[in-house]
Amino acid sequence: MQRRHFILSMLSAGLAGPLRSITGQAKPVTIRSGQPLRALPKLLNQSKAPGVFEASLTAAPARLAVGAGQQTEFWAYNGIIPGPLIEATAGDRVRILFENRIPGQVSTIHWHGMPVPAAEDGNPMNPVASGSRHVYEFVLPADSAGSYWYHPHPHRLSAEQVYRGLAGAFIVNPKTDPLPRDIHHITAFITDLRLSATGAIPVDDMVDLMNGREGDHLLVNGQRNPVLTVAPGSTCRFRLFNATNARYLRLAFEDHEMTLIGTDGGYVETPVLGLREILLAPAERADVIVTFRPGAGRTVALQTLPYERGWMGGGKPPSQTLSLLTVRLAGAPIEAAALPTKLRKIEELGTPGAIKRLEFDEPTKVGGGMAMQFLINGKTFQMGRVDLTTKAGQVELWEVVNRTDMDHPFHLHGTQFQVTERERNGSKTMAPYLAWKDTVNIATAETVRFKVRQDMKGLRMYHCHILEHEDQGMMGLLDVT
Ligand SMILES: [Cu+2]
Repeated sequence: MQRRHFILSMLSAGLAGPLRSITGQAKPVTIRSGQPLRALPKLLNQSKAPGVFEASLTAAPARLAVGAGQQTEFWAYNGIIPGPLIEATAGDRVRILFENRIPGQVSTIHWHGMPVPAAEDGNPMNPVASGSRHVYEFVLPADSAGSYWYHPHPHRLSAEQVYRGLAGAFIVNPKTDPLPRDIHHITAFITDLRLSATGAIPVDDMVDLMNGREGDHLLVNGQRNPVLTVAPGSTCRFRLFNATNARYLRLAFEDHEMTLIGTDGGYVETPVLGLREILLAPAERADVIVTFRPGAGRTVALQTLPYERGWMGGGKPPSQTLSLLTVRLAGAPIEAAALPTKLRKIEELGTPGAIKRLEFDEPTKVGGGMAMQFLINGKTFQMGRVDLTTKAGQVELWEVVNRTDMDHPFHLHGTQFQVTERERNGSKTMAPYLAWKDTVNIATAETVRFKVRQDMKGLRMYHCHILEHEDQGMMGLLDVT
């Protein structure tokens, strides 16, 4: 019965796809690598007024040449993948005219991680019909600088709209930046893409629906393993975005340590030195500094290392180290830049006035097969049903427990939170530093606790950010009153 429930829900969501044949996959198309890394094209501010950012985003089919000798039909914002980079300043008023030209599907734009009013946040309850327009408008608070992103969030269609190309970076800069100007800034928006032998983007199959879709081609700013050329000794700042549907990125620069300066919601208080690797679950971001040791002619790869996130059934992609980006050192050596010791002040959220407990539950096994149900507190998402309520302005402790056999990245809309500790097999680990997060990985058998405060009233989503899980109901509704 539950199996039938799942298949029916899949069909009604238009998600049904063939079972992927593990042995009979066609030879994948090749995507040219080794091209110079391109900067993300910026969304042009059409307003002349100071403190106002005004622009248009249109989601529509776009034929782009990505595979060698082939054209692929994507769904793209303003005709490019990833979508244009939006760059605004804390305090700005933002007005974006959105036009949905996706054939036959509603859409929305969700401003991932941004403190925008509930009605402006592109929730599934506020769909924009195909062929319609909608203006999103909000003011960026004074202390809201950070690395955010935008993507569709329509009911049961988010996974498909994102894997077809709809996602982009939204950087909010501080009014005065503590970082010195001689640091080279790179925005690396990481996605993955699956292409059929003919260069088409296939729909999700059963393996994808269970585990989340992992594309065959890892892309940075839409390019496969592009090359960034910098002078030896350069200090570079990488804003790293995991905009994939389901791929875990365990990021490391060959032979170089990273200094973490920011997380989802902007700068940490003081730089975190000496990191060999950073795990970015789907939807997470990290802002890191790397100083490349002099040595003209050498190359340093930004890699993603193998990570076991748990896998249900067959079709598991090979566990391997992949190169995302190659940094090539060329030219005359330069002096490394000095980092400030203090980046910002983060106010620690105070004593919680309430505790909430959320549990991710195991899919139910029926007979010999598996009936997939992705549950939070025993329920799948239902439009219009409020699952949790909270008072605006009240600090709460949220405890998210993962009882399933795989990791799930937990995302909460409307605010940033502060992770306090992780617990696994009875052993607790305190968060090593204070940071603002909107997405946090909950590993299998793990409990993560964080403090959170919602300041704006309205309905907010919380969900797993493996988008296939979200679409199948691993989501709930929080009413902030
Ligand atoms: Cu999940």
